[in-house]
Amino acid sequence: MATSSTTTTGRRTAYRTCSFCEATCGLEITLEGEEVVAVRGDEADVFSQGFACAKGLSVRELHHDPDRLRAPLVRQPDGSHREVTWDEAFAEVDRLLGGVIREHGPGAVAGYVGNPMGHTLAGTLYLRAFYKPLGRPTLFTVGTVDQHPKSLACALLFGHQYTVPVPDIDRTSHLLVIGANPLVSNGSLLAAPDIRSRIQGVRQRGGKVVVVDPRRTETARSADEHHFIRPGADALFLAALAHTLLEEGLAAPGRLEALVDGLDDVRDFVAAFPPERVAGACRIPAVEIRRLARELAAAPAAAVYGRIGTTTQAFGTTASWLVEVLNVLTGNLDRPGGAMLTSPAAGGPTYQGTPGRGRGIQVGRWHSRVRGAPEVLGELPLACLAEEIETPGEGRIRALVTFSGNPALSNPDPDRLETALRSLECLVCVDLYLNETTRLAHVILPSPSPLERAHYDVMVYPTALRNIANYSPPVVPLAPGRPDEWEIVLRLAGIVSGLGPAADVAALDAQLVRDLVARSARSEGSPIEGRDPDEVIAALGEEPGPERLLDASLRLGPYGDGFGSRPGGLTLDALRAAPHGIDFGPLVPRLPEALRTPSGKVELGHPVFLADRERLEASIDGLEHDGLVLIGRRDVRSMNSWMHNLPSLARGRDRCTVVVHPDDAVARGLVDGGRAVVRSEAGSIAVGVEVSDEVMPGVVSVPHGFGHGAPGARLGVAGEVGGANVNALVGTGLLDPLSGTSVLTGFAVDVAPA
Ligand SMILES: Nc1nc2c(c(=O)[nH]1)N[C@H]1C(S)=C(S)[C@@H](COP(=O)(O)OP(=O)(O)OC[C@H]3O[C@@H](n4cnc5c(=O)[nH]c(N)nc54)[C@H](O)[C@@H]3O)O[C@H]1N2
Ligand SMILES: Nc1nc2c(c(=O)[nH]1)N[C@H]1C(S)=C(S)[C@@H](COP(=O)(O)OP(=O)(O)OC[C@H]3O[C@@H](n4cnc5c(=O)[nH]c(N)nc54)[C@H](O)[C@@H]3O)O[C@H]1N2
Ligand code: SF4
Ligand SMILES: [Mo]
Repeated sequence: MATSSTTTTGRRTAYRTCSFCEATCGLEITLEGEEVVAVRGDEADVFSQGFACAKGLSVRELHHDPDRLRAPLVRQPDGSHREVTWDEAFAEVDRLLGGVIREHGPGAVAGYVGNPMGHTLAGTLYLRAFYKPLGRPTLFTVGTVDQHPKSLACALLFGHQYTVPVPDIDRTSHLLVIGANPLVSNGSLLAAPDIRSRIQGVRQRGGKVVVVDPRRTETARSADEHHFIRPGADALFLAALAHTLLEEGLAAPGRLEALVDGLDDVRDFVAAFPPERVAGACRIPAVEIRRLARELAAAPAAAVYGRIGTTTQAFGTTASWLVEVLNVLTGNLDRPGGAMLTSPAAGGPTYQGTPGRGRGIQVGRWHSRVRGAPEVLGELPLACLAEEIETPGEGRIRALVTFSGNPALSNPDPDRLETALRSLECLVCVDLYLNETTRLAHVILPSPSPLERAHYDVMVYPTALRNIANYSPPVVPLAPGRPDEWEIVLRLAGIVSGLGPAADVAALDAQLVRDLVARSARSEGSPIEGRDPDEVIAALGEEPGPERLLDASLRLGPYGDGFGSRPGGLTLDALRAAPHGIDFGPLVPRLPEALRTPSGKVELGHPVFLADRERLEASIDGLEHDGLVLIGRRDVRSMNSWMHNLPSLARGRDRCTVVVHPDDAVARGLVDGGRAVVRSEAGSIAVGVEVSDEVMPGVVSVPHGFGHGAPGARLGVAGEVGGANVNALVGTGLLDPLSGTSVLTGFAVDVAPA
């Protein structure tokens, strides 16, 4: 095993996949004893080949951050927090959380899953153990301030929310990026390390890159063409592209014609959106829309890629659907250089059940108690969280467990949410820091540092540009007596199951293994189809923990050894012996076998999409009007709200500014370097002003994730960063009604000198 090596100087090198964003870069970490002395990109990493960004390189600062929590904290009557032992902490959780369940039932408990645990083994393999005993859990995730519309569109189209087409950037000759800034975000629902080089590669091969964004972003500046678009007009723009393809006889689905259902319905839908009708709303001339459609159709291979700018808006689901409509109409879905599905090593939904057919999904199986919002993909909108806590009556949320979330900064209407969180009978936070949210918690259970736990990005590889598998063992051991994150989750699962604070974690873990293996044994085409689960489980060994679950997933996955049915196939041991990862090659066509829809087709004409036509038509007038609207902004040295405590990421000029177009600045008396108050219907914030024509006229941009310095938090560095919380401008009333996702972009604001 070559996962780390020690030299005579006492230095050793370890390799680890970065877990901070979706790019999955390999890091080479140099240690002296348990001290990290250097971090750099791992040149031998099969996927990232040496690339790493400032955030990945700052893992040393995170690991050694004195503010990072190492012991559990319990809130005292005066609101301050006191360190306790782990047993004391879980006893307190049992008293409070168990108390709520005993008095009000499991329906009074809700969960909130934030972004980072979507990348951890605990989050991806163990959280279901926490939810299961709650029955029909009241589940909130950051999906509904992020990708939920795309998840819903994919679930309706392909049968599962994680079946997401990936733009095959490395082989495409035409890339249309809409509402994403991968040069800064490093890709989302698209794992592609060093995406800058990959996008440059499209152009070097003679291809074309087009960016459609209300801001001339870093990605836009590296593209062949950039078009400003009025925020929120994306569905209109995409429908007009589809309209042009169909009207001008350019649609050429090819082999997809036999694989999709509803092409005629699509034709009817987009008939209402000729470019000439929507150009004013989009602020893109009709001739340009037509030209873009023709170029998309003419490219030998093209991919349309839409991300958060197209999802956190009123037509998020419809826009996400139309992205795939274009990929189908141009014949690019499921072909090299187009938009492709992955074959992830750890398996996943496209390897469960019957190949090519499934139950599909239903929305609205239940509704939120207060405003009657439909459940979508098992979740309720985050915009409902505060009201569900505040409103008395049967089913009121009285306890909340957050898993790696900072809703106080990341969610709409933070003031109201804070009041609601304070009123809970029990708030438990699994987190790394005492921050804006966790300072309100009754109990904080600190997760290990990323370097103290094993890693494999179960969630991200299914949207990777290549079929990659990379496992990282812990770089440094956990302090004795400290639970790993998966053990924390299982102890919480034990508490909500009524097993008390000292439940048998190994037994709960074994149950998860059994569930996984038994499910696979029932799946048609599984390598263990029809086999006795016990015999398979015995082959996995006794050692509890995520490695065993991961080993099972890998062995049951498309490259796995199938527990004997495919000798020489992938196992976790094979990954352990490959510290720089294994590359199973570029994406390969997967239709129709990856589908899990009732029809066995790509359900392009699903009624949920078609029913949105009138609403979309009605939006045209509103979008034609003037007035300022707000968009967000990310930057390379931020990760949502939570990495500002690392000095190398926090230093430098104020980044939490409002960027205003020069014309708008003049009209409002705003000057570069001055200060302004940004006001919406929901609230107001004061920030510095940057005047720049990188935003289109009528659009102002403020980043999210700022507004640190709350009393009671322990963020010595971030507290000095300042900035304001842009979500104070976001109300809880504006949603994409199909998915329940908050409208974070394109709503009206006013900006005035402070
Ligand atoms: N206005 C506006 N709001 C937005 C967005 C936007 O673009 N504009 N973006 C939205 C998006 S896309 C997202 S994903 C959400 C993010 O929303 P959240 O997930 O709620 O917020 P984060 O800032 O990611 O906070 C992550 C938390 O996890 C903790 N943490 C970090 N690593 C770990 C770990 O390994 N284990 C555990 N247990 N905890 C950990 C951090 O300390 C922090 O408290 O914000 C959303 N909010
Ligand atoms: N450095 C860094 N990387 C990150 C994060 C981070 O906070 N910092 N967050 C991570 C997370 S959780 C996520 S979900 C991903 C998100 O990854 P991306 O989707 O790439 O996120 P953004 O960089 O916010 O890009 C969204 C783009 O949409 C544009 N936009 C806004 N409104 C509209 C609109 O109505 N229409 C169109 N067409 N465009 C619009 C914005 O100007 C912006 O350029 O990034 C991840 N990576
Ligand atoms: S791009 Fe993402 S995965 Fe790569 S080093 Fe930066 S934060 Fe880590
Ligand atoms: Mo996100």
